[in-house]
Amino acid sequence: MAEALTLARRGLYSTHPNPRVGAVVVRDGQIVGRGAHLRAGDAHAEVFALAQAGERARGATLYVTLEPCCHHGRTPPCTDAILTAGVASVVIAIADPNPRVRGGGIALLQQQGLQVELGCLAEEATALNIGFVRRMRSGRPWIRLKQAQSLDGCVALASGESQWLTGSAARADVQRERAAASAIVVGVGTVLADNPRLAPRVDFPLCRFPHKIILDSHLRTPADAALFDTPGEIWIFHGQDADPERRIRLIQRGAHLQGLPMGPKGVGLDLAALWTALAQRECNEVLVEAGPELATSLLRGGWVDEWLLYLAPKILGEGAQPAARLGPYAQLDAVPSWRLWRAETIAGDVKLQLLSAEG
Ligand code: AOF
Ligand code: ZN
Repeated sequence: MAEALTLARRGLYSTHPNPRVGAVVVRDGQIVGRGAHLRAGDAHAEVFALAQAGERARGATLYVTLEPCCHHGRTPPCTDAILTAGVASVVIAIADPNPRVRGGGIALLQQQGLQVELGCLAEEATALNIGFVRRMRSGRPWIRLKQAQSLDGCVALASGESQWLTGSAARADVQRERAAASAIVVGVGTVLADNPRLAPRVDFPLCRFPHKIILDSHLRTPADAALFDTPGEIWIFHGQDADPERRIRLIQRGAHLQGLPMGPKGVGLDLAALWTALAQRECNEVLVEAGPELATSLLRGGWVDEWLLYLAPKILGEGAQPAARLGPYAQLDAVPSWRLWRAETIAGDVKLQLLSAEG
């Protein structure tokens, strides 16, 4: 299963909106077939692994990181391929949360007399498809808030200067995080301040680029922003009072526009409606590259599933801009806590992945 997970990771940057899935066929203690799902519309992992195994699949064990599908989607059901190949037993990491499958694949294989085991390396398999699982179960994406911070929790000097807080290796890691996401979300403030391209720059070819999402209540996105000239769909979400001429200009630049209701107390856009809209566009993981204002809304609203922090060993000092404005809290036990999920050093910086305590 560990080998199947390694194969599944090959699809990290390409399977959107599908899950990343790997499969291995084992016969007499030897791996005789390997497969990975790499792109929506392409064959599923099991099909590749079984094809490689050929006749050796008869009586063999199939290890697969996601329950085999039993539905006709873009491709035929994997359960058919497994039965035709004559596999004797199937070891599965996690059940497929897709309502069109959800246990149906396992039940079908068992009915046909195959031995089925579920739960091997389930935690790792879930982590690899955390956004797909979230979208299928809850109808909203996995929301990952990314920020680069100083040791005193600040993102910019009083002057607004923030480039570059972290070193080049940490920034290269952000590019990989961008590439793995279904969509990158920014507020219009970031577009106006930094003019980001929002397309991942990685040193390997990408066959798909994440959607570029801008939260822009009053349509202030300039029609000559750099993000119009990079690959990836552009979606601009705006409030109901959007100026029709600006709408037209941005649509002419290739952006898709969608109105959303305003959030509580009329501040910002309604984030609940935003997540629903992104899930409808089949976004699994979204990377929110938030300035202090958007980060504050996200954190106050309890929307952050994962806080991805790049910590630079620097103190930005007096007057610097805090990453978010939270509190005040009367006592320590009223302060929301985060669970440290992963931590690593990247050159001179630290990458932290924190999970919301409720999640
Ligand atoms: C598997 N093996 O490798 C994958 C599965 O549109 P389709 O035909 O590609 O089907 C996509 C759905 O199939 C996806 O939402 C998920 O439920 C399942 N993905 N299943 O047996 C695979 N990628
Ligand atoms: Zn399948």
